[in-house]
Amino acid sequence: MSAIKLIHMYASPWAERVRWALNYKGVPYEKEDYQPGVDEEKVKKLTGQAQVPVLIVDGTPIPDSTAILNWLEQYKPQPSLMPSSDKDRAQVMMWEELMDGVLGPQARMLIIGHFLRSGEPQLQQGGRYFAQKYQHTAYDEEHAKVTVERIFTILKSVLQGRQYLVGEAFTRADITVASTLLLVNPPPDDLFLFPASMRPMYTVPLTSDSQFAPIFAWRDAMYRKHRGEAVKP
Ligand SMILES: N[C@@H](CCC(=O)N[C@@H](CS)C(=O)NCC(=O)O)C(=O)O
Repeated sequence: MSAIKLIHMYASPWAERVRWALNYKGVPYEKEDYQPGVDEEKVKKLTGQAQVPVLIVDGTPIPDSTAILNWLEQYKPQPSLMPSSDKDRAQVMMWEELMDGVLGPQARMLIIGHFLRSGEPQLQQGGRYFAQKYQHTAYDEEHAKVTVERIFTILKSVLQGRQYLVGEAFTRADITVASTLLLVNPPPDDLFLFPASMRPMYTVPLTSDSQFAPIFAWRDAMYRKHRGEAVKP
């Protein structure tokens, strides 16, 4: 059995999708917390890029949550998190790209704005670090709100009458979408223990619009049925 360590940030959906998949497949691992602004250089030296999660398998680092999930699918194929048909696999990839490349970064833009305007010096300092790293501007924040609403509209429509996003089984698409939604409205504490001071930072007002309630009901159902444990630091 390999020695596996995950360098992660607790409240990051990219880390959460990896933790969820490892847990689902019953792969034991050790966790190491990444401190933004403190550990960046260390991660850069280790991987040549400056983001987490990073999985270290027998001393070899694997950066990028999708690369980690691909590695995991090979390392422990069962229970499978990828469908068998090419068409369904392509759909899983589409959801992963939409979450990791669009909803995640756009929601992060909104969170950075919340941090910067929080009035809390420590959060503002974090906000400045992320604002510089992820090029936050007032324009980009406004634009992010539009993109987030468009993705909610897609999700609401796709989930109508469906239990899972792709085919009839639980896949990486469900894990990735359910994880990414924590950036706009974290799950309740019994599913994912979230620091109370952070909840307002990670809450987008649009999520209280009742037309989008089914998205979050679906997300909570995925956590209840498939997460396997209450998430805690
Ligand atoms: N493509 C990457 C994205 C990971 C990512 O965006 N990580 C952010 C989470 S907010 C991060 O490392 N933040 C800490 C930092 O930028 O210092 C993946 O899928 O793992």
